[in-house]
Amino acid sequence: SAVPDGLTGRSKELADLLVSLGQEHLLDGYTPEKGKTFFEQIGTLESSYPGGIKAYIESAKELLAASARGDNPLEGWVPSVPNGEALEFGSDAWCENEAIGAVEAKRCAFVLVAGGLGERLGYSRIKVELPTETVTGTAYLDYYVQTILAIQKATKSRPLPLAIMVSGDTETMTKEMLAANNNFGAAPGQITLLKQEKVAALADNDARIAVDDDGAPITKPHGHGDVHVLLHSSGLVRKWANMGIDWVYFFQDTNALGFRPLYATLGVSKKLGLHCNFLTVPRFPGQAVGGIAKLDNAAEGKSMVINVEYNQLDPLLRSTVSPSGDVAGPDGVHSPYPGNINSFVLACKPYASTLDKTKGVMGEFVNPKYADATKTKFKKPARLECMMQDYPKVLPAEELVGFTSVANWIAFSPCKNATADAVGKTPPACALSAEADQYFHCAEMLRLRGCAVSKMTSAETWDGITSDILSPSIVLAPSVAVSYTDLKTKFPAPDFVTISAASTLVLSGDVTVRSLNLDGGLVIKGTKNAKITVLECLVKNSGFKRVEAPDDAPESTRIRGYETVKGDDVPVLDLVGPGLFFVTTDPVTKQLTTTRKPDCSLS
Ligand code: UPG
Repeated sequence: SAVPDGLTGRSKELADLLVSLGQEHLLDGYTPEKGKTFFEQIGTLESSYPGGIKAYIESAKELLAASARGDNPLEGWVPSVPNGEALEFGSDAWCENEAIGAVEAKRCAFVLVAGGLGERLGYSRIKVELPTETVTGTAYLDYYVQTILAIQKATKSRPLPLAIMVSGDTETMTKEMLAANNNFGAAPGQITLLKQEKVAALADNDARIAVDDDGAPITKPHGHGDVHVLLHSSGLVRKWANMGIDWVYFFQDTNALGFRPLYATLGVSKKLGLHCNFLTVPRFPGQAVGGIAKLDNAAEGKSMVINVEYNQLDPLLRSTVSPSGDVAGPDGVHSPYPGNINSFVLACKPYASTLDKTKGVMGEFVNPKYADATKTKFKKPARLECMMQDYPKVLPAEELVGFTSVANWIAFSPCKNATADAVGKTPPACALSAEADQYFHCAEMLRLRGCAVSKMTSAETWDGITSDILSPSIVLAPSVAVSYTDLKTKFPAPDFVTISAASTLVLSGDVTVRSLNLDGGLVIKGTKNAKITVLECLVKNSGFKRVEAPDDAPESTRIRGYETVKGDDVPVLDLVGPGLFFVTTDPVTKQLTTTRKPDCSLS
């Protein structure tokens, strides 16, 4: 037998298992010195995958055979453009849905998938520590927690749970970041980390597990679909359902805009009784964003609304309804298929029941890169993968799956591509474009509100990426407003708000802007129940400037090419409550003054 002598207990069991599965080559280089680590690795592979290594190998053999045959995984399915709820930002329909969602939001839990390292971005650390923009430097993870805390405050709810899926690649850095920042103000126990384990990489069509030079099994990430297994095996979704949570909002690691449509999306879920509601944006042909499609299978009499991943959309369209493939639709610009941004809302109780039945297991796929036409050898080891947005595939036909479509500028601008690769891409989806889109997002909301917010007259280029929306650089922290309805109350008299194109405005906390004329920079931050009113403010100064990043700048700065520097004359007001604060320009001295009064509503 290939089982080394002298093994006992769990090690012996695992060795026997490997032999029974045709994986005895893993035991070839076995030495007692390597034994403990080796069997720990095998043990993790066995315990972390539903059904263990046996189930993984069986699934792999089937998928590898289908791939070698060239089977089309979507054979028999014909796509068409589905109907969804299209919402125009700020419209009556938008605000009606926000009103419904504002009630629902107090029973919402959040799931961030952050197990990926982001190979396309070429950043060596975790993506959630990247700054969302360079005026405040707020990291993505900080921004997400701030948003959840702001929703909690606005809806007067108890701590809303956040689960973060991490992996061996991201766990330590994510934990360190949370610990160093006191969980960004989240309550003890509010944030739960779930760790996804990697799966075995496979060397050939017989699904023999690949080994490295030391004889250890090579492992690779299994994809974001693992989140459902973990939410089941941890008991978290069941616990949430039992504590009265009605909705679970899933989102990805680098999209700070994704929460703006949350209330409206929850409103749609509630109104239409959706088990699953995808948030979508218009998709560009060829964009690395999946398309939501209605798929019909006449032979099986089945139909579903589902994401077709970006690498599958073109071949599917070509082989069915559109010989020209993934091209623009009627508007001549966008794909007719709504773009999946992997932000979606599941109804918590039906989700918990589904997990009880499926254990969270998602369909898998394999994408081997073959060395030659015989399709017997791989260029590098392949592994099975799964995707979180495939969830509706496990639902029975009567469960309602729909989508809410909104404009790109409201909901989606991730940081995924290295700057050099982003040059020429539409959209670039790099650090600069994500930052610029966030400033634009805030500026445009204020314009829609009726404020006079000027636009840049000429573009800026950094490391080959050109943008004409980097200024004015407006940052409205989640604590100012999550929904558009809330934002309107914070700018009650838009006729009296003017912001020049060269300006930078940062607001954070409970700030109401009644009248402001800004040409330069202004930073107002309120904490601890400071209620701030900006009234008759006339601010003119040198503002903020973007300058070339120095060579010794941190990696997160170098990947965008510039840094943002505050002018010495820019006022920064850090107002700590409790109290009512009035920020005004003194008519005589022309200086910015702050007066403070006690907040009687608190006593
Ligand atoms: N992730 C994990 N574990 C993994 C792999 C990824 O947690 O094993 C996370 C990752 O950190 C990120 C998210 O999953 O938060 C998505 O990963 P990413 O590489 O950014 O996904 P993409 O290939 O860009 O595609 C996803 C969806 C696609 C959608 C697109 C929108 O699969 O349908 O259009 O995101 O940005």
